[in-house]
Amino acid sequence: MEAKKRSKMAWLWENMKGYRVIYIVGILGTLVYNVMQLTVPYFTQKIIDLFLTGEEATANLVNKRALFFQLIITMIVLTFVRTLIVYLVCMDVEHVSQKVLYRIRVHLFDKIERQDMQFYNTYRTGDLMTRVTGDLDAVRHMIAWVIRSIVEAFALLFATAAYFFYMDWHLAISILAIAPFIMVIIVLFRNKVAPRHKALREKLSHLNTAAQENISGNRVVKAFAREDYEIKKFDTCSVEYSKTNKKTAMTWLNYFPYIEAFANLMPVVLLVVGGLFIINGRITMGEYVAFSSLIWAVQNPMRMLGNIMNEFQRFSAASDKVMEIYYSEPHIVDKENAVDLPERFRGKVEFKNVSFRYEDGNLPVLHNISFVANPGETIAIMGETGCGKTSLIQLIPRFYEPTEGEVLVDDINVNDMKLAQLRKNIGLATQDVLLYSDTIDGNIAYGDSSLTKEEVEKFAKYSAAAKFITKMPEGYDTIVGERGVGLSGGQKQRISLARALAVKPAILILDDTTSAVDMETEKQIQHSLNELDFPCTKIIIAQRVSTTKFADKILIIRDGRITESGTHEELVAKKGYYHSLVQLQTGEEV
Ligand code: DUT
Ligand code: MG
Repeated sequence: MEAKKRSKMAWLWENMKGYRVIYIVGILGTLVYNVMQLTVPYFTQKIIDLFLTGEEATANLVNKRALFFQLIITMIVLTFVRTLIVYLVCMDVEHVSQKVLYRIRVHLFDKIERQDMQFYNTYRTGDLMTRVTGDLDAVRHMIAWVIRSIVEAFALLFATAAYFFYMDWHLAISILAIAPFIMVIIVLFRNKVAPRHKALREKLSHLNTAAQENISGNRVVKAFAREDYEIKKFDTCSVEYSKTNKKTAMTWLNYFPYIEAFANLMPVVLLVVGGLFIINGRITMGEYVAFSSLIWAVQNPMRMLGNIMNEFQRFSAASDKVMEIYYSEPHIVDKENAVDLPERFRGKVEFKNVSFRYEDGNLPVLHNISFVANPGETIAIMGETGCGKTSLIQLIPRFYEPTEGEVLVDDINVNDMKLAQLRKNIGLATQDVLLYSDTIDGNIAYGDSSLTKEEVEKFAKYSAAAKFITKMPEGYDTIVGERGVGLSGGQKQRISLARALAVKPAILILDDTTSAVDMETEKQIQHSLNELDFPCTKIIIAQRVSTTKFADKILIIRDGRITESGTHEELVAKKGYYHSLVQLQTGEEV
């Protein structure tokens, strides 16, 4: 599905829903306190002209004493009020930025969580982490600082310009004529710095990916004694990032001197032109001081614009990345007219001429697969490594969709079912076991948190895990580390089996789940799988004949095709691949 395209600002605005009014109040506050900056020079000018330099200055000091104090007190009060407004505005925009950040982050995580397998094949974890952390912070910074600073810069600039014109438009034009030159330099700077921020963003993502992959794959690094190599590799990423960062920061230095030079020209113009005007009597001394004390209010916004532009480009690069995920849509979703099947499934699974290829792979993985698993039956799938077994079973919970043909569950195409209902009926123990850093109890009850302790123990018994769990110091409350660290391969497999059984699925899929357990334990597991207290169709991928022997049907897959299918006896009689497997594994002539 094509992502809805929106401009960045429209996207931000959309996410400010509920906070728009208070944000606008904050922005108006920014306008107010910047215009208020002009009050100090205004009062200073009044005081100078009335009480210090004017012809009637001395007389005024006596006659208009009240006015003098009034002006001074107003000036002080206004300064306090202004400070208060600045404080409130900062609180206000910070509040909004945090709320918006929270909203986008939740939405983003929701999006990532609901993506399909294809998405996870495409995006690297480190890159996704960068998007939900650093990139999002750039977005927050846009709301909390960049927008406010833009308003601040322009409010100050325009208010001062207006005041300058009000005092003397000739002098105003002379000073402000320099501004367009500065603007041109800022545009040139923007053009240069924008691609650098994009590159910087990419380097940061590389850095995070390198760190993440190394930390989670640390055992492999150690096993191959590749620490030095990995450290060097990470160092290269680090240096790259640091270099790009420096280059981006230095960009400003190439433009800054020109801006500074033009900005510093303003007081010179004021001195020359303003001086002449005082001599001519065109402006008063008070007005000159007002111009002079406000010249920073024209210079500073110009200087600020460079920094603002920098931050804006950082936001721009980051928001591209955030919006890509924000508007991404999984390809595998419920159809609009998906069938509603709230009851427990019977558990029939049928493949009808199914062919399949991965989107990013160029070769077809499965060719014309057809078979039926009736409710309650056990189907065993065997075949050499890489022949397509895992790919085949992933089509049942619709992790991927077949390129051709149909996968049916209870005689309904899985594409027409509601994903949640379909998947709730499937218990899957994947080949690559992933446990959460949680208690063993929590891991087993992952699919159904309402499970009682007794039930958890029952499923642990089914999967022949109860014995080793009770031997652990804290039994079912033992916390297993990230990815199941602290458990053996076979122990992990058994917990993963218990987890799959615990949802009492109508269809149980086991992908090489007993490959790491000993023959004796495997026998126990097999026994309990036949004794389950709920009806269940079992699809079992296995390498051992001892596992597959009692299946109602055995499918032999070779290069993505079913080459043999039938019961143990039928296949042995065929004297094909299965027959040779039996001979190889039992060492007997059959
Ligand atoms: N393949 C991909 N992309 C993937 C996963 C697999 O292109 O994301 C390819 C690799 C392989 C083929 O699909 O050539 C079949 O892989 P599968 O994982 O289905 O093989 P298997 O039968 O489960 O192998 P094993 O016994 O090693 O688990
Ligand atoms: Mg596999």
